[in-house]
Amino acid sequence: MTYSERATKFTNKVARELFEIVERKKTNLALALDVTTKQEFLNITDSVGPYICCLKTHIDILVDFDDELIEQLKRLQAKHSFLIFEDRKFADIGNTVKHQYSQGIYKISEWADIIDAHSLPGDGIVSGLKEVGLPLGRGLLLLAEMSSKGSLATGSYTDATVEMAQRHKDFVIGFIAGRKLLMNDDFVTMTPGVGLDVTKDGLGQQYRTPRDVILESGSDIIIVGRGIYGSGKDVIAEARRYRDVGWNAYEERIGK
Ligand code: S5P
Repeated sequence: MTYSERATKFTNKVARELFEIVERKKTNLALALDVTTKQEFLNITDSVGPYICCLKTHIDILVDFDDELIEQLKRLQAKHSFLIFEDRKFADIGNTVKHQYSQGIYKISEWADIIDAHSLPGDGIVSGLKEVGLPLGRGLLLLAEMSSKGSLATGSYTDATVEMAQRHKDFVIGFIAGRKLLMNDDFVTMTPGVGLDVTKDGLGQQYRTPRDVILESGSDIIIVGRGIYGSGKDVIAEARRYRDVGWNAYEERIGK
């Protein structure tokens, strides 16, 4: 199915919006922007904005975070049209994650369209996040697999995560995983650990190509970080390159 066909099937508003953006901008690229200053963060977002469907953030690594940053980020979101995914990887009991999601310095629920969580604590984590996120029209991704070497999120853990998602279809929009996990098209699959030039970093990250991820493994969205903004890179040229390779792999998959 095409992204636009998929978009019409989602009941969750965020999942629908994501695939509408993908189709409109012809990009299945999400940028993982792990930089530590506001200036770099905003400059790169503005440069790469036209080529991405989603901006994945780790808001707590910014050394100079303030509320103004969120306003600036929202302006760039309106300018370029992308969803914001705060990669918070919640991992606690429902009551705790509810506060982590909505309170504290970052007030993630106020600006992040998408968040993610580990399934490790059981269904309560989804219920807690849902209490906050569902009324705001947000969506949750569950970490069913991880890209890092030696990840324990495999086999029965992955299967149980898929089952958990199916019990919370109103709020869980999909998975962080290396491949499409279900034959049906009810969930979004986003895959990190994507790179064209290197196969690993020095800390356990493992990279696969966009073609492998989208064409061979049936994922929907490639998440690329240092492959785009890594040292000495021309971020615009790299973003275009990943967008093109990711989109070509999709067109090949649907037989275009
Ligand atoms: O399994 C995972 C899940 C995630 S969300 N492996 C990952 O690498 N990530 C995130 O994707 C990670 O936190 C980082 O922000 C991004 C990968 O960045 P890169 O620079 O290695 O492309």
